[in-house]
Amino acid sequence: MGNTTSSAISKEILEDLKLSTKFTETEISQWYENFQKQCPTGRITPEEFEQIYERFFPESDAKSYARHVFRSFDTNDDGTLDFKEYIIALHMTSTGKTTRKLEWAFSLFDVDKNGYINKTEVTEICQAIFKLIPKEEQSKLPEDENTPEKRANKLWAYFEKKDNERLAEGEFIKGVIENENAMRLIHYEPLKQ
Ligand SMILES: [Ca+2]
Ligand SMILES: [Ca+2]
Repeated sequence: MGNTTSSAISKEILEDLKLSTKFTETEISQWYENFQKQCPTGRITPEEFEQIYERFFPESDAKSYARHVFRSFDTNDDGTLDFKEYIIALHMTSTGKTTRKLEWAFSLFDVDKNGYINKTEVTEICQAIFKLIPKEEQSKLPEDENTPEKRANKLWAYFEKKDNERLAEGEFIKGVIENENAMRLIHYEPLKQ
């Protein structure tokens, strides 16, 4: 830690990240420094990732949502997040274009990574999203959105699929873009007061 040779990012990763995100070299280098400080091993474990989410959602149960997000970011499936996966994830979820974000949302909902989303997966993610909503807020939700199952049914209906059918990525993105409510239901948004 703290010595210049080990904390500098490799040229190769830097070039790669500049191409795949719109972040500048300075931004990437600064994040890398922070990442190295917080995570000297260079890898984020699922447990560390859960703790990050728990800090963001102190009033709710963020565990299962964090586990799904982790899975969607761990693109090489090795059970940890390296710096590259972390930055690309950050890019997709914070500054990326809508379609990029929706591609990510698709991977979040595609729990078994088979390239399709079925209704069971939608229900599973809706359950995780519901747990992110603080109890007090849950009680103020509209009647047709106040349980994970109702939310899953409502969301699934926008795609006009039967319960035993499945959704490809393009169909998912199209359905969400065309329906404001679907866009809202695919993630947790605090209620507007
Ligand atoms: Ca990984
Ligand atoms: Ca799937």
